[in-house]
Amino acid sequence: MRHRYTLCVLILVALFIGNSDGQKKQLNVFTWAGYVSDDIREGFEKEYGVNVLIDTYASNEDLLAKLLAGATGYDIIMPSDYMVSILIKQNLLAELNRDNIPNFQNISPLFLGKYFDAENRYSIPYTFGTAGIAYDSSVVTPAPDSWTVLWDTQYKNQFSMLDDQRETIGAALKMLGYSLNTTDPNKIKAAKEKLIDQKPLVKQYKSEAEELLIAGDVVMAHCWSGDAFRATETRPTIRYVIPKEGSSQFIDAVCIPKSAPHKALAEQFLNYLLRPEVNAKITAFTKYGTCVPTAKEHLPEHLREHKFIYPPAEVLESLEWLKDPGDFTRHYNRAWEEIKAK
Ligand code: N2P
Repeated sequence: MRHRYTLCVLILVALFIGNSDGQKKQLNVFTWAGYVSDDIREGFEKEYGVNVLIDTYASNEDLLAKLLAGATGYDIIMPSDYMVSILIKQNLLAELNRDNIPNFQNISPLFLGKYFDAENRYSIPYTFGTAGIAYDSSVVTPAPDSWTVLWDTQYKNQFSMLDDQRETIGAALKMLGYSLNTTDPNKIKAAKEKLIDQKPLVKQYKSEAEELLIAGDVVMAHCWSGDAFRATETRPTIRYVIPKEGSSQFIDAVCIPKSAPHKALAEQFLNYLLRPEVNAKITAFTKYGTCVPTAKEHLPEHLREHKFIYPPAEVLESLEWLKDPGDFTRHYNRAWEEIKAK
């Protein structure tokens, strides 16, 4: 009898510990810096009684390398378009069960059925944006309109480039008048040489460029539109330009790795992100565009149609999507390694 009593007490204690804070289920999110705000994270934690842990990467290739190296703890990742196609090909993504994501219907068809996941079997869109140049208009005059400003020796040590091989090689390719997705080794070589020439002028390769702009460590940065927008909030003299030679545009997606330990919870997180009021918080925080039209009702006026988010038609025409170059990727990899090693 006494034994049975002790056993009951032990079971109760175990159940209590099992439900206490330390044992809460954990959703592990691997994403870009400045992408998931505290209020989005805390809202989900509170509603679902879980902890959300956020880890960040600086480029799609960093994400891929981590997954290929066997990282298995992540429930949510946010690759860009072309990386979604690569991850699908590598068999690293879980198929989404739409029954668990009823808010999928809130997504604008404009952001669905894209080349990288034609039926959205593996991804939902998170945000969209562009790459360009952020500059402090009180220092950089006249206002730049070309990638060539990033080769101007008067800005030596005063600007940063993205720490991102496709974007940075892409900027040099565009400056030379080539496609971001070239599969011509001579064009890659020319872009590589340009970036090697530029290297003594570059203060830092950094994907979180808004930090450098806000701190005043640089007066110019090759960066993404939302990060430039965020920098203007602290430094209103910052402007953003998409160079006349053209640039990249992206959709960043939300996916669940095949190895996710908490797939059901991850789908609940996807569904939560697609609520209009939550989705509005993504744009309010990241300053990238929302893919949920009804989210706009929850956004302040100035964020609904801002030019950092919605470039004019003629600029849009100059933008290219980064695509998976397949086996040719090794040329991009090698060029990037050589640039970084110099
Ligand atoms: C967020 C940058 C994400 C954009 N800081 C890259 N696709």
